[in-house]
Amino acid sequence: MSARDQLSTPTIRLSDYRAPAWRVERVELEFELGIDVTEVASRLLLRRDRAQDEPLRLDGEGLELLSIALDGQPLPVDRYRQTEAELEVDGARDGSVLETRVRLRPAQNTALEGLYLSGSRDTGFLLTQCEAEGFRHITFFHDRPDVLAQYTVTLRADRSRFPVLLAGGNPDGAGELADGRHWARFVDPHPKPSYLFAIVAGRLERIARDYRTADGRAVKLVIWSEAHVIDRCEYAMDALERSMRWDEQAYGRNYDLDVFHVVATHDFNMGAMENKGLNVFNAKYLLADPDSTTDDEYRAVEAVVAHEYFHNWSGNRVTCRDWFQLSLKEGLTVFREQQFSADMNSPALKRIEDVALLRRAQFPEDAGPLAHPVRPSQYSEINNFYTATVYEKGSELVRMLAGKLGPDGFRRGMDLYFAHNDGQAATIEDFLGALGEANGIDLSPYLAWYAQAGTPRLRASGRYDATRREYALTLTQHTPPTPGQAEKRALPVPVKLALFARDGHMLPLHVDGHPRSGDTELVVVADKAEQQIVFREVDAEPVPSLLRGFSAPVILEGMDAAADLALLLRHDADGFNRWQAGQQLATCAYETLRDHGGGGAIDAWCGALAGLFAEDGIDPALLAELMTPPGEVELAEREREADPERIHATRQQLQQRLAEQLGGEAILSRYQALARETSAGLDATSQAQRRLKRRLLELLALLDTPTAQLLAAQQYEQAPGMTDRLAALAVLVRSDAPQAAGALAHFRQRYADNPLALDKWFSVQTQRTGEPALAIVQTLERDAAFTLKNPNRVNSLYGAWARNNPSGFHRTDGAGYRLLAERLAELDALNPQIAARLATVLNGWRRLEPVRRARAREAIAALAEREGLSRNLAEIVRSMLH
Ligand code: 0A1
Ligand code: ZN
Repeated sequence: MSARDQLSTPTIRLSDYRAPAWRVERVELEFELGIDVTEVASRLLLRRDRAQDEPLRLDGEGLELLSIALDGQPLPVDRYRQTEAELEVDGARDGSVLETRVRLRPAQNTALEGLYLSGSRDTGFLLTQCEAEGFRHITFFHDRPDVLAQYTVTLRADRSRFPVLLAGGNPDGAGELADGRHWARFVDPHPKPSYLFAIVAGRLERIARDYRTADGRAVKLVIWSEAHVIDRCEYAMDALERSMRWDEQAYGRNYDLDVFHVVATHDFNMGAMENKGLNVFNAKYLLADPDSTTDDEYRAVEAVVAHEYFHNWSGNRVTCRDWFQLSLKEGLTVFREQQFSADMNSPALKRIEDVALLRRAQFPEDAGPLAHPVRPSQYSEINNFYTATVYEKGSELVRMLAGKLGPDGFRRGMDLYFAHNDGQAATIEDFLGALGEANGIDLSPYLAWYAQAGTPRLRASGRYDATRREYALTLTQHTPPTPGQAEKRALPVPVKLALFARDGHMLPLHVDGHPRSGDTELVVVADKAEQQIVFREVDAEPVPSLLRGFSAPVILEGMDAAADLALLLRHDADGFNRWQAGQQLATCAYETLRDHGGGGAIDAWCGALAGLFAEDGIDPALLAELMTPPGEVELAEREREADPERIHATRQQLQQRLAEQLGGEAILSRYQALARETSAGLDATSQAQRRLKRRLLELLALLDTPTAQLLAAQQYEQAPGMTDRLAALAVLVRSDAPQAAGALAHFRQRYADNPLALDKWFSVQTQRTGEPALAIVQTLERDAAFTLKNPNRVNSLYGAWARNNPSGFHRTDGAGYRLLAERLAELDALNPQIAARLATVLNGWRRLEPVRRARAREAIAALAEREGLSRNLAEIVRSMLH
């Protein structure tokens, strides 16, 4: 950790934004690469804003300055000052050229920010990570996204140790040097901010493909990885090609360089990074083969490849003015990826997965001490703001805007946005402005969504008047206070709705003032604390279906009559809406079971699902999702004093009731039929069948454990791929099967050389519920393959345990919290970003029941008081305590 990380740093505020006093027009970098020592020579052509009178100050951290010259003259020591975070230089003018040379130590960089070593000293490779503020760890620069420069990068290194030399931009020559060294140069014609800079150097293998863009450019697509896994990159290459075609067709966006490089690394803090022309991927989101990759992971690879590629326009060609605008690129790019994935796969399932993720990850964030707006107004450490709120809620905001404009209007708006802001650093106002301008609509009311934290609660109630044949729907909205935002205003909430007749058909809608009378679906924008919509010509009391497609990121309350929800679950033609009704009904069922031990909602849920289970024609993947109640984290969100053990037990009982209703025989025979019919392929049908097969095995384990364990052991042995193998292993572990130990030992050995598969071996074991989980985690952290230095491994152990196994992590004795806090402190000394992100698992501590709450608080407070915490971790733990 650098000295600066330990300093308490000031709060950065959006309201303090000033345009840069200095800019860099061109930058030339020369790297003398080495694992222990790398030297970086930089030449900056500077431009000064004549309206401002600031001295030249450049960001730079942990840089050993070897030489400095201004306009060709070496600078004497009294003409510049280097602090821990900055370099100030006297005498610079508009047009000056500043030259510096610095020394870096990549092998010592465990924070994985700036230039670092991935893998071992002997076989690993060097790479960079610059978003958000890593470039300042490489050279002195205006390390802020509104300074866009043209880069020329020359790399020099020993040829046998670093045969491959890559940087962003187009190749511009390469050759031999004396002493077995060689060089390569890259020129990027597109001005870019420093966070998009990247280099890679080492021994890597490649696969390549020729691509021609719709506007005629010949592009070489190249994916790089360690040699022994290069044949696992084909799927990502296909996904890349699909993404490029899709962006041409859906948004008219073409790629704009002659080469596009993608590199896989096992040592990465995030999922992947969109560096211009040189994307870097966490191997987890790039490598795929049936033997070690699950169906869900295949879809994640496709999604992340697409996400990074789409950034080339939404992020790179149009970038962010400052880091407060992060959602401008991230929310928009997540939305574009969601559209793409929906087009490539099942739209209903994609929407289900995305909404489930929002509810599991973003709603708790919005309801806890770390709540922040999609556009935060202040931060201390920007790396803490790569959150579900900025990404996932940000995407929901774009979706609302897109919904308001319709497909053609949104496309028109996006075209204008790209045209107006190409090559520039933009704001969220620029985005809404362009969308609105292209459609003659004022979208500024939606800006409030970007500024207000917290999830609005939308309460609905309906009244039917038989004599007037009218149905009145009342919508009230309310957003609970969040830290620093006590007062909330009403937001424009688009509510897509339909009314169903009791026989399950949709009614034509007649609302005064609504232009398309007779449609069966319409969108009402609820933008006041309370409003009413009156539907006319309604012959009998209808069943309303609200927030269809999840038309706004709100929590819907009311309207939870079990019979109505069961009707929607059975009859709605739209898979997503059906799922949504099912989730609401399952929640009611869960709560009746918890509070009364039984009741109508349980029968309604189980009965509706039994009906669907018996039907032919429903997509097996959708059926599997319908048969899954909301997760434990989501259920805990609804409680003021959550007891994770009790939540787990009640949810299990609810699923058991479902299993009983379906019947052991029926489950078994459906499982066996699926086992016979399912091919090993990646096609949608086989994936869907595997998904249902897994769900049936899980349900059977609650009904007839020995039989389910036998089947799981068999499935483990005969599995043609990782999806079935891991599903079986999970059932064995979670049900504490006698066969579990053997299967785990087999898995461990079989995948000893495959870190991504081994991560699954760690995480699956953390899923043992209740009391035994802690000891399992303690054993796993002593395993020879465990290391705090690898983010994926850390997340596969502590992350999986604390996030996905509430009953195993939240112990009444507080031992889970203490272990985690201890590891967070150790991890913080190595990698502050990963420590800070892992710490957010404690975000919901205040809503635990009193005993656990007190234990959690003690552990967090003790951590907060430790000396020398990084700025990253300090910001998270201190905010959690406030
Ligand atoms: N822009 C990337 C996310 C990212 C952010 C920070 C990183 O380093 C700490 C790495 C990647 C994306 O959205 O994919
Ligand atoms: Zn992104």
